[in-house]
This record gives sequence, C-alpha cells and structure tokens, in this order.
Amino acid sequence: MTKTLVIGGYSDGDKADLSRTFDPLFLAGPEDLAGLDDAARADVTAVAYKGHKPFGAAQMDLLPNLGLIANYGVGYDAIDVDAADARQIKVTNTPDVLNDDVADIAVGMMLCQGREMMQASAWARSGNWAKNGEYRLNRKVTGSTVGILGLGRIGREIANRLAAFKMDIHYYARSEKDTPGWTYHSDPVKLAAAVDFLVVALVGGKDTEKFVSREVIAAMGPRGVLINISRGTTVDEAALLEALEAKKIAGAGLDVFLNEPDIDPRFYALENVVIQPHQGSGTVETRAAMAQLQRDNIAAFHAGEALLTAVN
Ligand code: 8YV
Repeated sequence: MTKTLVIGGYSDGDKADLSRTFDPLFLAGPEDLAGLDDAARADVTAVAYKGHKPFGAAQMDLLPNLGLIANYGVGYDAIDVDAADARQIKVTNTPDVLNDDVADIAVGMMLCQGREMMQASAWARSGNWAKNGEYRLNRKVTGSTVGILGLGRIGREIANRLAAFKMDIHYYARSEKDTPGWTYHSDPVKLAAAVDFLVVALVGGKDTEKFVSREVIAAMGPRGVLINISRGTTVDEAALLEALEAKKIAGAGLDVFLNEPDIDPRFYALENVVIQPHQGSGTVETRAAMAQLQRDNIAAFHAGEALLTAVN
C-alpha cells in the first residue's frame, strides 16, 4: 500500500525519474480517477499532482488511504486544502525554485509590450524592411513607474530586476514591507493610478478572485499596461478585454488566462497584447528542479520524514 498516483502531463524524463524511486500509476487527469477499481484506489497513499484542474473533496474521497498530495508548482489553488485538512491529507508545493524564471517572463513581456518586439519581428520577417523603411517608434520601458501587486517571493524578484531598469517601484501587499525607496500602497486602485506598468504577482485562489477589478483596470488609464504572471482568476478578464478593445489601457502582457489553454479568442485580435502560453516556469532547468522537489517531498512522506515544503 505505497502506490504513488501520478496525475497530469509529465515528460518522459520525469516519468522515468518517478519510476526509479516510486511505484507509480500514471493518469492523464483527475477525471480518470473514477475509472480505477476500488483495489487500485485503496493502494494509493500519495498523489504527484500536475495541472490546474480542480482536485477537491470528490477526488480525495475516491482515495481512502491518501496521505499526501505533492503539487508540481508553487500555486496550489487547484487543490482544496481545507478538504485535505479535513481528511488529514498533507499538501506540498514547489516554491522558490521557479522565482527567477517567472520574474524573467514578467520583465520579458514588459519589454516585448513596450518595444513592440513581436510586431517588429513580424514586420522584419515580412521581407519588406528595405521597402518600408524604419519600424515605427515605440515606448521606452527603462525609467517607467511600475506597480507590483503582491510582494511575495516572485513579486520581489520582479521588483529587484526592475530596480536595475531604473524604475520607480510601487507595490501593494497586505502589509508594508521593509523596502527602502519603494512606495507602499494599501489600496490597489490607488496603486494602479500611480503607475505605468501594473504587474500581478498575487497567489491564486478564492481570496484573490478578480482582485484586479474593473475599477483597478479603469484606474490604470490610457498609458497603463497590465502584466499578469499569477493566475487568470486574479483579473476581471471581461473588464480587461473591454478596456483593451476600447484602448482605455495601453496594453497587456499575459502568461495566464481564465479557461487556459482554451483562452478567449478575443485576445488574438488584440495587437497590444503579448500572449504567452503559461510558460513562466517553463525552462528545462526550472522544471527539473520543480520535479525534483516534488519527488523529494514524496520520498520524505513515504519515509515518514518531515516534508520539505509543506503547505498545511
Ligand atoms: C505550473 C505554475 O505549475 O508553479 C505554478 O504555480 O503555475 C506553473 O509553474 C506549471 O505550468 C505546471 O502545470
């Protein structure tokens, strides 16, 4: 009775690594749990979870001997931690190892958005550079004012990078931090009104749903650019699409969306949006570190040792 149920889309390398240490049973998604017979489900003591589909009470109740859900990712909003607590199931995640990559993507999207790098590349690739002359002038990024919503581990990495871009750094967090030279705002609407770039680095989940509200988006104004590397749920996406389409804000750089990967097709028509396919942590190095941390948590659980990065 020490089977590890591995749920989600893992690479062949990850699957081989999991198979070396554990006795895995692979499933594509939580919806496949119902297809397992009672005996197979009773064998499962740990779940290695990857993905963003909900894993809640209904799924947990299908696994009567489950003791651990080890999430592949820092954000564990897909997992109902209250339901896990009620069943004495431990949850772990993979914090810190991905901070650099996610921060890099946030800064990259700011540069791409301001400097129109996607459009400029397409324009050069068209072969008409000589005929059309210089690409149109665009927007300076260095020296802008930036607002970071959520100054957690990833938010700080973003702010540190932008400090090197000589930016005036403002932030919202639940409480003021020891950040000499950075300006704290307790009100996200006032933060949005004070900055050129608004970067969302909040945790996902119910508490932050539509935190970037219609009012916050309106406060950004016509020069405002929204960058989101957190979760699609943190932004009122209907309000964002309306503001982008009506050019009430200047643009956006988005790595995360509601209903991803089936994102709202209205985004495709917007030239002022840089779209990334939720690839913030998607480097070979970081995904290997995330997978290792997930395996280390599972190994600690099976050995009865302290979990490395426990959530509950
Ligand atoms: C995903 C992420 O986990 O860590 C997070 O919270 O959003 C990502 O790193 C990754 O895309 C795997 O699903």
